[in-house]
Amino acid sequence: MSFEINQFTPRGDSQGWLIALEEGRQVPFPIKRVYYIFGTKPGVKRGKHAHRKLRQLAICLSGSCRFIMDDGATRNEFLLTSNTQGLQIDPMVWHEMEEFSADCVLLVLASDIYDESDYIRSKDEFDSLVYQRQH
Ligand code: T46
Repeated sequence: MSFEINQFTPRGDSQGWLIALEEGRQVPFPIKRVYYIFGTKPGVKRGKHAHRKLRQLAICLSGSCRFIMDDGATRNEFLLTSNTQGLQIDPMVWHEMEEFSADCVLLVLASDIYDESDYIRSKDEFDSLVYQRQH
């Protein structure tokens, strides 16, 4: 699997800028939930889990943060610094977020409502599920 960054086209006019995100266009799944992360304390690492089925798109509206993505075969890091791009977080991708700037506002669009049973919060369990899928 490769990790995908979606580029958004800002609409500019005399007032400033606007980016529209539409289901089926910039967002490749039905949007059932929106949440945003802000005020993350210095040095904090968030995430540290994978989702079983949930699809998400993360957009850094202001400031910056780093995503570390691992699907069991490939590990990549993405520094999100622009509100014109969205990082897709697909199912079965272990992800961690760190280096949040003080002004970071991270918007996340999700394909389903909050469900704790969709989370895989143990790295050992994640590794063993990936192994089972590959063998
Ligand atoms: C993810 C990354 C990118 C809710 O009550 N409803 C919600 O919709 C969410 C997302 C969280 N919560 C509660 C659960 C925890 O008590 O808010 C608290 C913080 O959640 P969590 O520690 O899971 O936050 P992060 O930043 O580690 O992870 C979040 C999302 O939970 C996760 O799905 O992929 O952002």
